[in-house]
Amino acid sequence: MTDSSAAQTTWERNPRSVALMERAQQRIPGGVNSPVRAFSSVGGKPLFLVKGEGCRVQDADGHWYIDYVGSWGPLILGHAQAQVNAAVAAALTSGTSFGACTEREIQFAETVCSRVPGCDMVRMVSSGTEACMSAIRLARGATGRDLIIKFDGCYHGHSDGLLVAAGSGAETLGVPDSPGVPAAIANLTLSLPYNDLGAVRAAFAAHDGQIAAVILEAVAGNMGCVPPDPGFLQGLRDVCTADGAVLIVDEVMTGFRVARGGAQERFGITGDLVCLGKVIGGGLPAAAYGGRRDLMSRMAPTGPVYQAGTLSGNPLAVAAGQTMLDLLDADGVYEGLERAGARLEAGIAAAIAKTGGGARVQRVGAMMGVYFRDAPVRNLDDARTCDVARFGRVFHELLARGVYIAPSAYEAGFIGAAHDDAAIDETITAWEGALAAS
Ligand code: KE4
Repeated sequence: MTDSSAAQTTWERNPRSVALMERAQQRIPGGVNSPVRAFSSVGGKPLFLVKGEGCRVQDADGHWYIDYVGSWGPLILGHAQAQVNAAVAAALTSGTSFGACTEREIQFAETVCSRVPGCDMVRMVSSGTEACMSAIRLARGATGRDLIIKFDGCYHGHSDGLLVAAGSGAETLGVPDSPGVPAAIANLTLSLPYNDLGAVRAAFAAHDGQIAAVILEAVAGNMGCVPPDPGFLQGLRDVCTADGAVLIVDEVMTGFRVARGGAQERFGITGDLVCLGKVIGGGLPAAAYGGRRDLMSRMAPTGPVYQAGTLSGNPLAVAAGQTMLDLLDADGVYEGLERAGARLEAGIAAAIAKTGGGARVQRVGAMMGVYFRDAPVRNLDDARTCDVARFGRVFHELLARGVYIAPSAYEAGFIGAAHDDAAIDETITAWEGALAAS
């Protein structure tokens, strides 16, 4: 992609980030520890960040931005949140890790199970990838079946069987089916169009009794922000129940974000297993999978399905996560997130109308996406018709106006409790200028 003049401007404003990237590329593939950070699809070179405060981040050249990435979702209460920081600092005085049982982990499991529908038991891991990989293994172990169904553009981490038609960075970089995944593994994954219940029913009919699980994002946040059509989730629930397949709801992104009990609470659906991450670690490496007791009891050491992790339930991550969940339980938090999201959505929609249209906002609670097309986006094929080049130009125009959104058209934006009215109004003004300039 030839970099736009807007991208050039970003480089000119950020000589230190550019220099750091030159150095990083010598020792880190692409200079990044996760591909989507590379700004590949928006042109230009990535910003190096040095500090976060509330809803804002500062880059290596001293510029401040209102941040809608929020570390890709975890920082729903903002950067350097005082109580989260204090909880981690206090835990730190007792050490960083034991690799042994701690009481904190029991309290954390009790908290998660008390909020997440259908979650009788939960096992902590260190990443969303591990959570989804483990849930899939459990579903296969419990059913004795091998096939899984996922949806095009949904991303469930980078385990081999799930890097099939994957969204997020894989879609961004054009490798939704990554090299290195053996065909024998990839062929066990059927990837279908999101929101297409007919395709799901046909797949079950064609593979009767062979499908171990259906895994999905209840709001597809790895191709922007695609809500489930009315009836889609319930249809999946019914098909899985009838066939004996396990319904795995991947709430790594939506968990504790789109409602106190996640998307399952918001949409009134209960999976057999649920995957969690991001928010539950408060910015530290923590994730989890959980669900029905009869399924979770099959995990070692109580059952034969194996999964393990050196740092699973790490005391610092649990301290951060527990504090986050406690703070999210305060009265009015989710009403505030909904109000902020609605304000931002309305403001950007008005800016789109004012600057000639050609774009749309799709939002669920405190996550949203802006697509450069007029018609609704219901699946990956729709998302792929968007004007990605214009997205790239708007991305850099927003940076120039002090707003930092995800550097990819196939990612969601995240609103947090630290985004006050002033920050949102500043963002709306920036969007109007960026749209007009692009
Ligand atoms: P991690 O392994 O990155 O912790 O989680 C994987 C994962 C699983 N499920 C969902 C719904 C997810 O969104 C993710 C990870 N999300 C991406 C951003 N869309 C992480 C950012 C990155 O890859 O750097």
